[in-house]
This record gives sequence, C-alpha cells and structure tokens, in this order.
Amino acid sequence: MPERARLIGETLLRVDRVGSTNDLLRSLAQHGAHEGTVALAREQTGGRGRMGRTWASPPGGLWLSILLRPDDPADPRVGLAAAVGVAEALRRVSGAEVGLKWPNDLVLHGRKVGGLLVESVPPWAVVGIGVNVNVDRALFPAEIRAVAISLAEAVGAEVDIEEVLRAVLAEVDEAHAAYRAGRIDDVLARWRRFSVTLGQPVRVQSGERIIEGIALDIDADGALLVGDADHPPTRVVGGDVTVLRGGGRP
Ligand code: BT5
Repeated sequence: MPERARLIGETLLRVDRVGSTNDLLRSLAQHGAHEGTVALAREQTGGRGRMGRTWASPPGGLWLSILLRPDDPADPRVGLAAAVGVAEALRRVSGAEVGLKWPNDLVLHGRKVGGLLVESVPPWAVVGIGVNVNVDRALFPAEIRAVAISLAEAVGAEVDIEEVLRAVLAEVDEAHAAYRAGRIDDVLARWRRFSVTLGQPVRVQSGERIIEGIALDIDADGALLVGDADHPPTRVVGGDVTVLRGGGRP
C-alpha cells in the first residue's frame, strides 16, 4: 500500500511570543492557511484552557495549535483522537506512563502534564495542545503548581522538546487519519487503554449539573458514561471530571 501523505505539520509557523496559538491559527485560517498548518510558540502570554480558564505557558513547554477540517468540526472525537496521539507521543519519547483523563487531560502521577483545547470554528477545528515538557513548576502560580507536573520532573531529566514536537505531530497525524478514515473503534480502544478515568469513582461537573458515580465507559460518540449498580448510566458530553480516589488529583 502506498504510504499516506502527511496532513499535519507541512507548514509550521514558529513564533517567540503570542497571546494564544489557537487565536493565531484562527486568524491564519481567515487569511487562507490550509489544513494541517501548525502554529507553535515558545511562550504564550494569554494561553487559554477550556471554559475561559487560564493556561500557564512559560518558555520550556510545548504550546501549539493544529488546523484541521473534519466533516464535523464540533465532534468531540476530534479531540479524543488528538489526545490519544499526544499521549502516544509523550510515552514514546519520555517512557513515562502518560494517561488520559476525560475528556482531554494528559496526566502523570495524578497531576496534569498537559491539556487540549479544541475549538470549532466552522469549517475548521482548531486543536490546541499544551504540554509541560521542561517547564519549571516552581514558576507556576501556587494554584497551578498544586495540580501540575512537567515531563522533565517525571523522568528526572530534560526532555528534547524538538523530539517531542516531531513525535506529537506524527502521532496526532496518525490518530486523526484513523478518525477521518472511520476507524473510530480503534481510536476509542486506544483512548480506553490510556484512560485513568474509567473504572474510578468520579464527580463530574457538567454545566450546573453534578454527577457522581463510577466512570463506566465512553460510548461510540466519545461521551462519558457515569453510573452505579442502582442507577442506569448518565451520558456526559462535556464537563470536568474529578477522580474521587485512586486515579489522582487533577
Ligand atoms: C486545558 O484546559 O487543559 C486546555 C489547555 C490547552 C492549552 C493549549 S496551549 C496551545 C493552545 N493555545 C491556547 O491558548 N491553549 C492551547 P482546562 O481543562 O480548562 O484546564 C485549565 C486548568 O488547568 C487551569 O484552570 C489550571 O488549574 C490548570 N493549568 C493551567 N495551566 C497549567 C499548566 N501549564 N499545567 C498544568 N495545569 C495547568
């Protein structure tokens, strides 16, 4: 079979400092950037998390965004597939057992080593990826220091950030291609394998709702199923998960 052409990273824009690579990429898209374009910053001054939260992005981390054009830019599985790719890449380069917490947190030793912010800007999906590669946790504000970890801290040595970049782009490319080719089952199976959420008692804050129970599974659409012996599962399509014991703090 001929090798599939790479979609992601053919065009890569590096900047020293930017507010948010997601915003930079959105404006590049408005000015004709093509699918697969990547924006990478050494430092973000206005890094964003989900739901208006702040993402601390000092130098030493990998802060990048990828422009994609899936059939449905709002499909949450775009983010799940990208998260699988990032986890795969971080594991391969560092040897650390990076896990996934639903929906898109990257966790290590019960702390947050990275996260994804996927924004639907039809026809585009802007996939923002942040990883604390060599970030010194001491530089974080106290409330972030309490939940964060860097890859370097976990492995006890600096990690080659360019190697992480190459691996992330290659693995996200592969996982996204699997998603686009309809191999959702394969993507979800890999997500389940990396999950630190499934099987754990969790509390999920979803909008105004709080749901408690065991994280049973993710369904074919990427929603989290939370339930217990006495109640049928609740299907959660968005929110924040706290693992109540075992799986860790974030
Ligand atoms: C996320 O949000 O986890 C999505 C993070 C996405 C960041 C990338 S960097 C490139 C691109 N450009 C952007 O502007 N964003 C993307 P969320 O699940 O809402 O988590 C946010 C919470 O994580 C914050 O409220 C803090 O508690 C914590 N946090 C902030 N910065 C952190 C860091 N560097 N490491 C670990 N935890 C952090």
